[in-house]
Amino acid sequence: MKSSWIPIFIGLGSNLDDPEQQLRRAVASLSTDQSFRDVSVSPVYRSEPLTLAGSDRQPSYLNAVLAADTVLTAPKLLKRLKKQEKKQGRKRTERWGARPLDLDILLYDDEEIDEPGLKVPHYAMSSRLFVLQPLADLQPELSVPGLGRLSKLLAGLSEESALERTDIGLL
Ligand code: A4P
Ligand code: MG
Repeated sequence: MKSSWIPIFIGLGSNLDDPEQQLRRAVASLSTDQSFRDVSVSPVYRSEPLTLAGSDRQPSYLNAVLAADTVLTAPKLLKRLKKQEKKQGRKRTERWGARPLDLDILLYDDEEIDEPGLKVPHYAMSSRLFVLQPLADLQPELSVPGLGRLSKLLAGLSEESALERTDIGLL
C-alpha cells in the first residue's frame, strides 16, 4: 500500500506585484499548512518571460521549485494551489498572461495523470529551463515519469533560455 505522505514538486512563478513577496507568501502558506511536511525550496531564478507570439511585453519572472510531502490527493492539491493563487490576486485572463502567482504541479510521486484539468508531469516542464534547473538543484538524480532522467532533459535544452540565479532565500 502507498504511504499516506506523497512526495511532490510544485513550480512557482511570479512576474507581477512584487514577485519576491508573492513567492515568499506562497511558500510561507504551504509550509505552515498541515497537509504538507518536509517542505524545501530551490534557489530563486530570474527568467525571461515565455509569452505567446504577438502578446504584449511582460516583466521578467521569478521562478523556483518547492518540494514537499503531502497527504492531499492530486485533485485536492490542485484545488489548494488554485485557492492560493486566487488569494494572492490571480485573475485568469489570457493564457500565459502576466500573473502575481502561478503554482503548477510538476510531479506527484511517480504518477502519470491525464485528466481534464490536470496533467502530471506538467505538460511543458521538459522544455523549460526555469523549471528543470531549480528541480535539479533540489534533486539532481530525479527521473521524470514518462520522460526519463532529469540530467538528460537538462542537457537537451538550448542555451538560449537564459536564467539568472538570485540570492533570494524563500525559507
Ligand atoms: N492544469 C493541468 N495540469 C496542471 C498541473 N500539472 N498543474 C490546468 C497546474 N495546473 C494544471 O492553468 C490552466 C489550467 O491548467 C488550470 O486551470 C489547471 O486546471 P492556469 O494556471 O490557469 O493558466 P496558465 O498558467 O496561463 O496556462 P498554462 O498553460 O498552465 O501556463 P503555464 O504552463 O503555467 O505557464 N515564463 C517564465 N519565464 N516563467 C514562468 O513561470 N509561466 C507561464 C505560464 C508562461 N510564461 C512563463 C512562466
Ligand atoms: Mg499554470
